[in-house]
Amino acid sequence: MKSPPRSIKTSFLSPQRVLIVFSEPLAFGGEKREDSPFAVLGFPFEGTASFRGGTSEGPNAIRHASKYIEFLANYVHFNMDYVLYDDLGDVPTSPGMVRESLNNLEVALQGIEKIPIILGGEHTLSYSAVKVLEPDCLLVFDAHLDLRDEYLGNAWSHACWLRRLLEERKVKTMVYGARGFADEEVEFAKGRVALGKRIGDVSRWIKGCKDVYISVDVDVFDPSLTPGVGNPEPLGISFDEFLKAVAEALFKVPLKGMDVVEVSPPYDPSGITAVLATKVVVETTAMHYVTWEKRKLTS
Ligand SMILES: [Mn+2]
Repeated sequence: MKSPPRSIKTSFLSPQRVLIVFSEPLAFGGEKREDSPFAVLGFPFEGTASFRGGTSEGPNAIRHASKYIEFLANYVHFNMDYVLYDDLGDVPTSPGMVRESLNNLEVALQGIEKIPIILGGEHTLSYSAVKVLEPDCLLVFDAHLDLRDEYLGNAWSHACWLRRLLEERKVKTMVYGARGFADEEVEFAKGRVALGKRIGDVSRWIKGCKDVYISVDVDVFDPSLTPGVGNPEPLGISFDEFLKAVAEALFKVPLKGMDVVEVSPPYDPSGITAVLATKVVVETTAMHYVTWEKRKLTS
């Protein structure tokens, strides 16, 4: 249970002497913290879902969950309540207009100097994020490879974004936790994408990287942890394994940006997928903050 009420800020007395209290607009962490080094952007784009929809409701479901859960990051034992996030709101998106929506995200990211944390929405957004932020290395957590040339006739499907990206630019890439893919994807991955399967793989792969962008499709986790996804895939990773793999990256190189995608609230009746997505952000940003930002402040 979250104790300090972070959301009540504005109040006034009505002519009838009734205290009117406004809560702030829904923000990640319950409050917009302008001096945070992390900027949160929602990208509620949903236009190419291949099985079950609902991801357009993802960003606000995550924000809602984030108001009520503890922000203590267990892996590095640091309370992110001290840092919080500068939630900038949602990027305008329109269903069915993939390129236009992605373009809006690219323009938004070009104007942000903080470390962007993007809440999806479909996985397609990572194409634009990596294109604009130009990280040295890309670490993707996903049950799928998203390397199809086209899916259901759409070359901009969420099953194709990584292929579109790697066709355009060379970025050292690892997909961790993949377990549902087609032959054509494995073929394309050869020599281009490292497949992370167990603890230690990220440690070896991250060598030589200057920074890393981390993209988390919540279907990488076992469906018992994240039932609210579009394409559930059994035999997923645990949250503990996720934390260890991220630590292998962020204890060596700083975070350039991150996203958490594919949360589908209609298939998340208990809300635990949104809670886990919140914790993904809290734990990952805390690892970066404790390792790289605090050091900056003290040096
Ligand atoms: Mn996936």
